[in-house]
Amino acid sequence: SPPSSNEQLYDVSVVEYGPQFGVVVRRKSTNTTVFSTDVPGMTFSDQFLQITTRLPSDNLYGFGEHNHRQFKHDMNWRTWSIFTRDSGPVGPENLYGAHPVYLNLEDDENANMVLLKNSNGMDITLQPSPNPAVTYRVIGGILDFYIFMGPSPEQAVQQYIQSIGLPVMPPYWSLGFHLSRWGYKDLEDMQMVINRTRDAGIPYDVQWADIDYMYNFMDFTYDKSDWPGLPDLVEDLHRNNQKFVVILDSGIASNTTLIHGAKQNSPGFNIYQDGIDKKMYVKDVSGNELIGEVWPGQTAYPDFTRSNTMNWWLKWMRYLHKNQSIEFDALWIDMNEPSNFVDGSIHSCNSSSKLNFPPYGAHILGTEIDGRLFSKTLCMDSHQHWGRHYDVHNLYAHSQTIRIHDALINMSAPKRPWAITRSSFVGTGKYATKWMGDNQSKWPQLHWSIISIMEFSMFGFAMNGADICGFWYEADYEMCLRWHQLGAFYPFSRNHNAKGDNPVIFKHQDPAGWDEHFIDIVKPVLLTRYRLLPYLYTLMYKAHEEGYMVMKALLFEFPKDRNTWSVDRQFLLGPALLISPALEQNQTIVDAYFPKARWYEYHTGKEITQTGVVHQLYTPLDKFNLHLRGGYVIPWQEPSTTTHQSRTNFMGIIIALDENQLANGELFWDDGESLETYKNNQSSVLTFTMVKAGELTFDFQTNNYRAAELRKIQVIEIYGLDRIPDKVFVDDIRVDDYKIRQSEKIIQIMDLHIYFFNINFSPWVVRWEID
Ligand SMILES: *[C@@H]1O[C@H](CO)[C@@H](O)[C@H](O)[C@H]1NC(C)=O
Ligand SMILES: *[C@@H]1O[C@H](CO)[C@@H](O)[C@H](O)[C@H]1NC(C)=O
Ligand SMILES: *[C@@H]1O[C@H](CO)[C@@H](O)[C@H](O)[C@H]1NC(C)=O
Ligand SMILES: *[C@@H]1O[C@H](CO)[C@@H](O)[C@H](O)[C@H]1NC(C)=O
Ligand SMILES: *[C@@H]1O[C@H](CO)[C@@H](O)[C@H](O)[C@H]1NC(C)=O
Ligand SMILES: *[C@@H]1O[C@H](CO)[C@@H](O)[C@H](O)[C@H]1NC(C)=O
Ligand SMILES: CC(=O)N[C@H]1CO[C@H](CO)[C@@H](O)[C@@H]1O
Repeated sequence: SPPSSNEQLYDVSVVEYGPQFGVVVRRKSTNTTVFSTDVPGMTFSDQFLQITTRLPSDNLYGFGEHNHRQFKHDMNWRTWSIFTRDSGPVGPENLYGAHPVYLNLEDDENANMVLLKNSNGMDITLQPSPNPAVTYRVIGGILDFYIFMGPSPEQAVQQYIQSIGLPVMPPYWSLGFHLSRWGYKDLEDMQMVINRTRDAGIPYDVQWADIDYMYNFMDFTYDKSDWPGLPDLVEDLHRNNQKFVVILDSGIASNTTLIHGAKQNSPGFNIYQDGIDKKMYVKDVSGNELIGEVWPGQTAYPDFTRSNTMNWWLKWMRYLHKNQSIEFDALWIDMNEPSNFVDGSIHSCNSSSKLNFPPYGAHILGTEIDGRLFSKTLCMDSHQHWGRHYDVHNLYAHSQTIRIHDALINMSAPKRPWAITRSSFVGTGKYATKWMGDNQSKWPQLHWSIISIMEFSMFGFAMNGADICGFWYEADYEMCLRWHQLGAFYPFSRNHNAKGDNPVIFKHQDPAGWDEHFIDIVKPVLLTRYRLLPYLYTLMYKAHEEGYMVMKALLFEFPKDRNTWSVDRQFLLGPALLISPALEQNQTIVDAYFPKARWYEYHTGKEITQTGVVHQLYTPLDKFNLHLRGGYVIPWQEPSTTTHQSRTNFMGIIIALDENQLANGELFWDDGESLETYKNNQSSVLTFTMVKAGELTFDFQTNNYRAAELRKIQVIEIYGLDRIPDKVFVDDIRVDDYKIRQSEKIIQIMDLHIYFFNINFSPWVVRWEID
């Protein structure tokens, strides 16, 4: 855990030079200057603020949201803009979210994280060694810096996350596999995909509906001609212990002809007028509802900075859920940059306003062309409760996720809310999950997805993921296969596809839609995900309670090893799982770096003999690389095709021994769906501890979860023993020899009955002896 505030790690001094001054922050232990504005050129005016800060080293990570092509920044005078935007390109432009924060690794492996807490648009320019620096050019607000001193990289991130808001705890089912697409022709088409995925026995928990299901793309409606049986489909999913997620866009349709039609289709539908009556919308300069265009044509934009939008949105969520009988389990919140198909509004924007045409437009897409900051979004001089859109633009999705999170709690309590957003700001991870937006079905995106997800982990999103097989364009067989082998280890694992360019509909890319060979390869990797969900869920709890990252770069676990500092084609899930995916077409060899530790191949228990070097892993199409780190106990559960079913199966643990023959771990467990089970004393944390070789103790940190049926640990697998132990004891009772066997390099102790979540639980001790 991070140091307490009285162990101050830094000192601050102010230096004056001429009419200017600089703030210098030094790390006391090493006397490293971690932050210094002791550089000329500071400008502080209304719509242009400029400041340069010197960096102790050029090992820089973060800033978002962009399509970064390397995790460790290229410092060579690169400029990145930050301004939330619905941007579909694959270039360097500003994308959906705004995260003006970086992590810097000092040359001695200490680390600091620096946030510029400012919601205005900005440019970040990176300056290379020998004088590494960051120049901020911000178009409004103030210069409010927060510095997190670590000293380790993981601690710096953890301090950051603890201060912006701990990540929301997802429901257990959301860690299952998801299927989605835009462009299901109709209900039958979606049902066909559901059926074939079930028939193929592919692990699959959640079906999503993109805008296809809506009546003329209007929020809170569904199309009763092409999707008449949607309520039944949802019921069928629920009967099969599966879940259903619907999309909602930000814009509310204002076209009276469409509204009239929607009222015929969906009796009682009246959200637009209800919003006018309640003054819910963003207002233009003259005080009228600002009208832009989204999928249904003309739309008004809810002003979610008003807290009473929560009740209004809740009312219409209930309308869809109850009156229209679409019993969705979670919400997908899209187009919330906010996105607009016309620039500014249907009347464009006031051209004499310096907000719409700022003197310095940063390199924000739109201003580069003709100085318009409102390109593809709202007029900057429009009004919101928190301020002018110019100042709060980057907070649109953030304010929205707060309201929707609260509304979902209100609608579904005692179940926990789950919402997924495209746009985000500093702290949005407290309210919603993030997906990476509209990527492409192209090979380079596999690599880029790892970078984005590792960045968003640093930004406080424990659960995030990119669309498996890519969104735009048609997926290729081999790419889609490799992407499932990668995406099975994203914290959020969803295959999602775009519609295509009319009249060409992209073909389906769900795993069961390819062929038997494809299914045979994808099924085991998804079953592996499902098997490891108790470990992944425990990581989510560690993120939610303490601010640890779930999917992260190797440098966070091995900061002393400089070779890890630029690794971005492999990643870790928590401290113990290393994923080294194939990311290129025709690739059969993956170059994988193994930092110094004991590492075991997941399937065979085979140990990587030499570490601190790159290994060439043979990875034919049907193989994926997953390694376990010695020193950790990893809980697992016998998998089924839904998390609901899996949760009724027995559990096991893997003991991956370190060089001292020791390992430790924990398991967080609860009902998987109630709100704040940890705070409400409805969860258990089981600990696995080894203080000496050959002896593992199961105990509890807390033991408040009362399962309907007793849960047991039935199998213990030990990685890193040379041979089968001669004797094994569970609580001093000898385990019969026939229950102990060796499979490849894994020692398995079978048929155990170690019960837990039992009110009378007392610690169990498992011992093994090798004569
Ligand atoms: C720390 O560094 C500063 C600037 O380089 C230097 O002036 C100071 O003497 C150093 N302090 C110590 C304790 O080394
Ligand atoms: C899906 O499966 C159900 C149950 O087997 C069947 O009744 C239905 O016709 C199938 N639908 C489609 C579109 O394949
Ligand atoms: C309103 O919707 C109708 C029906 O789709 C369309 O014909 C009309 O052009 C729309 N009106 C405006 C102002 O966009
Ligand atoms: C839900 O909202 C209603 C209406 O505002 C309010 O009366 C109720 O207390 C809320 N319930 C919860 C659990 O927040
Ligand atoms: C992969 O192999 C196919 C078929 O041999 C070939 O057409 C393609 O160019 C290769 N791609 C790469 C990236 O080597
Ligand atoms: C949970 O248990 C702790 C310790 O027994 C107690 O202090 C706390 O009030 C309990 N919280 C709730 C919500 O019951
Ligand atoms: C076009 C686009 O927005 N692509 C995104 C797809 O996903 C990658 C990886 O998650 C992002 O970095 C891209 O920006």
